[in-house]
Amino acid sequence: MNNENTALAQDERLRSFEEYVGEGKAIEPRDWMPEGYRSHLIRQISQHAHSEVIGMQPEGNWITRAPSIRAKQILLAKIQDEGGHGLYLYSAAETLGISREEMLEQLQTGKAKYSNIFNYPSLTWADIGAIGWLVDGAAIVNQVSLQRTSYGPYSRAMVRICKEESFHQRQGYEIMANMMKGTPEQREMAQDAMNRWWWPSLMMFGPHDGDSPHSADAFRWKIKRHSNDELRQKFIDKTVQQAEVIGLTIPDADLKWNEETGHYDHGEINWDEFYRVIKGNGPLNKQRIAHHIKAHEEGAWVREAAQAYKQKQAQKYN
Ligand code: FAQ
Repeated sequence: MNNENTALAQDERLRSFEEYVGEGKAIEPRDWMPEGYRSHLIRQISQHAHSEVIGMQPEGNWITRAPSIRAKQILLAKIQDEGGHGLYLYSAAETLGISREEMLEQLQTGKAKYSNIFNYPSLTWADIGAIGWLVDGAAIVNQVSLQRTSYGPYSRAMVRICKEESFHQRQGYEIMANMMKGTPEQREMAQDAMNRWWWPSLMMFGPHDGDSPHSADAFRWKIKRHSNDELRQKFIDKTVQQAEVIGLTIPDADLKWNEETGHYDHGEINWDEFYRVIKGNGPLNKQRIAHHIKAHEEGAWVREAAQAYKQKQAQKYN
C-alpha cells in the first residue's frame, strides 16, 4: 500500500472507531484503537491506580491509633480495599500494553501523577472521618460516571470499586457524625478536619473545564461522560446537605443555594495551591514517594519468591 492509501485506511479506522464509541459500545483490549486513545487511558488509569495505593498512606498512619477495636477492624478493611482497587486498575492499564514495572517507575520518578489529595497530612482521628466522607465521597461521584467509560476493563473495574467506596464513604460519615455528638473538643476536631480537607477535596475533580487540556479527547472518545466542573458541582450539592445534618459548617463564606440554577454557588478554589501540589511541592509529596520506594524495596523478596514459585510450577507442568 502506498503512503496515501495507508493514510486513507488509517482515517477510515479512526472514523469507524469513533462511530463505534459514539454508539456507546465498549472497546476491549484486542480491538483496534488510536494511539492517542491508548496513551490517554494509560495515563489516566495508571494515575488512578497510583492514587489508590498512595492513598493508603494517610489512613495507614492511624491503624495503630484507632480509638476502638471496631474502628481498627473497619479501617484495616478499608485500606486493604484501596490496595485491591490499585491492583484492579494496574491490571486494567496492563491490558493497554504497559507493564506494572514501567508504571511504578513513572510514579517513583515523578513522571506519573497521583491525586493531589494524598499529599496532605492526617493529623487527628477526625481526619480519618474526613477522608472517608469527603475523599471517598468525591472519588465515588467521579467513579460512578466512569462506570460508563468507553474502555471495557476500566469500566468493569469501576463497577466493583464503586460498591466498596460507598461503604468507605459511610464509615467516614459515621466517624464525623459520632464526633459531632461528642464533647466540645471532639466537635472542634471534626470541624477542623472539615476545614482542612474541604478545599483539597474539591480540587480532586481537576481544573475548571476551560483549563482542562485532556477533556476534549476524553469526551470525543467517551472516556469522560461528565466534565470536571459538573462532577464537582454534584459533589458539593450532596455534601452540603450531609454536613448540615450533623452540624458541620462548610468553610466557604460564598457558599449559597441558588434558586435559579438549583445548585449551590461556591467560592473560588485556590488553583495556585492545586498546581503547586500536583507538581510535587505539596506538604507531603516527597515523604509519600520516599515511603513508597522504601516499601517497594523492602517487598522485593516477596516478588522474587513469587516469581521463583511461578517458574517452578511452570517447570512442573511443562
Ligand atoms: N490530582 O486535563 P485534566 C481515591 C492533572 S481515587 C492530581 O482535567 P483529566 C480513592 C491531570 O492528571 C482518586 N493531578 O485531566 C481513595 C493532568 O496532568 P497530566 C483518584 C490532577 O485526566 C480514597 C492535568 O492535571 N481518582 O481517592 C488532578 O482529563 C481514599 C490536567 O487535568 C482518579 O484518578 C488531581 N486531582 O481529568 C483511595 C479518577 N486533577 O496527566 C484511598 C480518574 C487533574 O497531563 C483513600 N481520573 N490533574 O500530567 C479522572 O477522572 C481524571 O484523570 C481527572 C482529571 C478528573 C482526575
